[in-house]
Parts: sequence; C-alpha cells; structure tokens
Amino acid sequence: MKTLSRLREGLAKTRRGLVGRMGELFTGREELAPEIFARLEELLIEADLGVDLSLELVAAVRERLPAARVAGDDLAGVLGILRELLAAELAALPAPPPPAGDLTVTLVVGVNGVGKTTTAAKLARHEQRAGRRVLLAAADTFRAAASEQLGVWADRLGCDMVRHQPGADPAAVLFDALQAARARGAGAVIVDTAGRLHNKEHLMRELAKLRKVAGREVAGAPHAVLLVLDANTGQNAIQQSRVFKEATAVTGIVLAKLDGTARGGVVFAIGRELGIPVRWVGLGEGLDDLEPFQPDAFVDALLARE
Ligand SMILES: Nc1nc2c(ncn2[C@@H]2O[C@H](COP(=O)(O)OP(=O)(O)OP(=O)(O)O)[C@@H](O)[C@H]2O)c(=O)[nH]1
Ligand SMILES: [Mg+2]
Repeated sequence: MKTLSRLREGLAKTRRGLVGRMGELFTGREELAPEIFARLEELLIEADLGVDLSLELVAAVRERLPAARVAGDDLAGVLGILRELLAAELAALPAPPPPAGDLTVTLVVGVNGVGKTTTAAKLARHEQRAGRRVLLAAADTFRAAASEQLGVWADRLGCDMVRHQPGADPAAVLFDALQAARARGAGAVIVDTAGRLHNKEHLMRELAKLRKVAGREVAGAPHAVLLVLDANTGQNAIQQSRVFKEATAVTGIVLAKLDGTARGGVVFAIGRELGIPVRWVGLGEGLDDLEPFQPDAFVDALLARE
C-alpha cells in the first residue's frame, strides 16, 4: 500500500495533466464529437507517451468507447481502455533477469546530472534491505567532487566504498572494488560512473573497459547496466537512451525525478521505441526514494481518478 501511494504521489503531476484534463473532456457529454478525440491525442502526447503510441491509443478509444459508454461519465470507459492497452504495452517488455550468483555487479550509467550517484546510493539501500552486504565503487573519476559525493552516501549507508584519485582509470577502481567485495564477502557492487564523457567513442571505450574488467573478475558481470534518465527531459531521454544503447548493452532504465514532472508517460515511449524496460523509478532525493518499477502498479497510479 505504501508503495502504491508513494508512486501515486510521484505521478501526481503527470496524472493531473492527463486524467484531470480527460475528466473535463469525457464527463457530461451527450455526444462524442471528433474534437474530443483530437484533444485526447494532445493530452497523451503532452504526457510524453510518444506520437505513435498516442495515435494508437486514440484510435482504440474511438473504436471501443461507443460500446462502453456510461451516461454522463465516459471517463470510466476511456480509462478502462487505456489501462488495458498500456498494461499490455509494458507486459511486452523483457522481465527482470533471475538473480545472479554470490556477487552481482551493477553499472550505473547516464549523462550529466540525471541522478546517477543518488541512484547508486539508493540501489545500495535496496541491497542492504534485502540483507546483502554492498560496496560502492566510485568509478566517476572525471570530477574531483564525484567520489566525495558518493562517500557521503556511503557514510550514511554505513557501507564500504572504493575510490581512487580524481583522473584515475575507472576500470582500475572497478578492479579494486571487485577484489575488496570478494575479500569482505559483499553480495553486491554498485558502480557509479561519469556522466561527462567527451563523445560517443570515448563513452563506448570506457564502458567496454568496465565491462571487460567486470566480466574477467566475476562470472556473468556486469549483471545489470542501468541507464539513469531524468524524467523531466521527456523525449530527450529517448535520444540519450539511443546513444547509450549503441554504446553498450543497457539492461534497464532508472527513471529518476519522476516526482515533479508531468512527463511520466515517457516510460511507455522508452519501452516502445527502444525495447528497454524501466526497472526502477526515482521519486525524490532521499535514500528511500527509489521504487522497483511494477508495470501494473504504475499504470494504476498513472490512470487513477483523483
Ligand atoms: N526530485 C528528485 N531529485 C533527484 C532524484 N534523483 C536525483 N535527484 C537530484 O538530482 C541532482 C543530481 O543528482 P546526482 O545523483 O548528483 O546526478 P549524477 O548523474 O550523478 O550527476 P553527475 O555525476 O554530475 O553527472 C541532485 O540534486 C539529486 O538530489 C529523484 O528521483 N527526484
Ligand atoms: Mg554523479
């Protein structure tokens, strides 16, 4: 119940833009004029569901709503149709992989300022909650303050962290982190990486090197490569995902800063256009503000009537 309400809270802006305004459109209507559907299309696109999906949803509502009408309250019918189609949309994406062996390695990647470091700390918290000893690897050596920021989180979490000097090779940090994790019996290593990389080739090289070191030291590693996206950037997030998907095998998305944006529909656009499932959603700046992404709960929270 708590999860649902946090998510509902986080999606409040998106829901207000969508369901709130759909309520104005679909209540107290005698007839379903074409303008109503044109407006619905606008609302879906504004919530960043993507043009293709928005058009498909409107076509389905147009076709099915006449048979599902309730006098004076078409919103219920519309929400029912959207709920079904959006849930199916997310169900088509790959399910989370089964848990790995004794030591799981997760790379946290993404462009500047999207929330990587905060997400790494939040993920560490989840590992601790699951009863696993966790170690943070400060592989963002690009910026002097980066490992300090991660260090503050590590102190707060009471977990180990491995860091090197600024400018050090991120792959060397990872190597040491994996050795330390083994020595200390950690069950998870979460790797914070740099957002400021010069270009795609540089990014590809860096990530390839991290993958190589991880795979050499731990079977099957990295077990997850999580791309952090800032939900506020809407369709820009799709562009970033494309670049990262070309650069490395991204296994899932963390959609950060979902709180305070009206663009939560981007979850669907990401799934549709890139085939990458959202695994986590960030709902605030605190350690506990990260929730596993649950498709049905997300659709319910997005389309709930206030
Ligand atoms: N509201 C909100 N703020 C968030 C969330 N996740 C991160 N932030 C904030 O976003 C800002 C940037 O977060 P960082 O974790 O430093 O981002 P980063 O990607 O590591 O940044 P660089 O290392 O500079 O590339 C901070 O002020 C965070 O508190 C979230 O889910 N919700
Ligand atoms: Mg950072």
